[in-house]
Amino acid sequence: MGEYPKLMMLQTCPFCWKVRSLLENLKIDFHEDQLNPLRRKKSLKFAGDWGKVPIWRESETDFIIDSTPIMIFLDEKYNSSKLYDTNSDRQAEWLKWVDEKLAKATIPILYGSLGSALSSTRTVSKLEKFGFFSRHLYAWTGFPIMWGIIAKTRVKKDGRKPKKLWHDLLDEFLLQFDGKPYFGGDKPDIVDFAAFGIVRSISPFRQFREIESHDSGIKWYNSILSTLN
Ligand SMILES: N[C@@H](CCC(=O)N[C@@H](CS)C(=O)NCC(=O)O)C(=O)O
Repeated sequence: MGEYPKLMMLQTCPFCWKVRSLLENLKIDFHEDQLNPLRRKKSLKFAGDWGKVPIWRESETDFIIDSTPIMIFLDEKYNSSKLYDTNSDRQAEWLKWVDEKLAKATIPILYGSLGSALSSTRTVSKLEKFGFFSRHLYAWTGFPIMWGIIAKTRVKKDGRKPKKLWHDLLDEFLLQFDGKPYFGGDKPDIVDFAAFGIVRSISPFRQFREIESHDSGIKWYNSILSTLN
């Protein structure tokens, strides 16, 4: 595909959803380049050793790696930096929180029990661009079980059920709003879009209902959703 700009992405990658949500809010025209997960490394060779999605490509040779720097770049280029303030320690701290706490909580909720691991793996196999055979192989081989075991260990270590973990994280986040509708105050800022993107990455999965039961969290989520294309 020779069309730019484009986002190299995976459909179920939470970090890609951060960027996609901002792109949709800013109504930026772009192409989605959805990779085959099994050919990811090969498709991303142009970017050296990074090997991860998302990557934002402005042209054949110009690209930006890493979801937060991509969001900052987009805000600067297309939005006069209205969402991100380089001098704000609060934004920097909570952007980190989104990646370190919220994004990490996606594994336990999607794969934290064998039942949820099986259902999530099947959803991933439907949403991602696998080839025909690898799609079935992915859905039915050891992956669900492997994930079920790894994530289960993590859940045990944390001590909280995934639903409780998510509700606690949303409580912690909303507390930062200081009574306002968004982290950014009366309007969403870059932190709102980053956190929103991570939550949205769960929306195609059946476990999303466990997050939807957090009333104030989902109110915030839906009000950002309504600002998108
Ligand atoms: N810090 C990166 C993390 C991106 C990331 O971990 N992406 C995953 C998919 S959700 C990936 O490509 N993983 C491949 C790897 O780590 O080798 C960001 O925010 O963009």
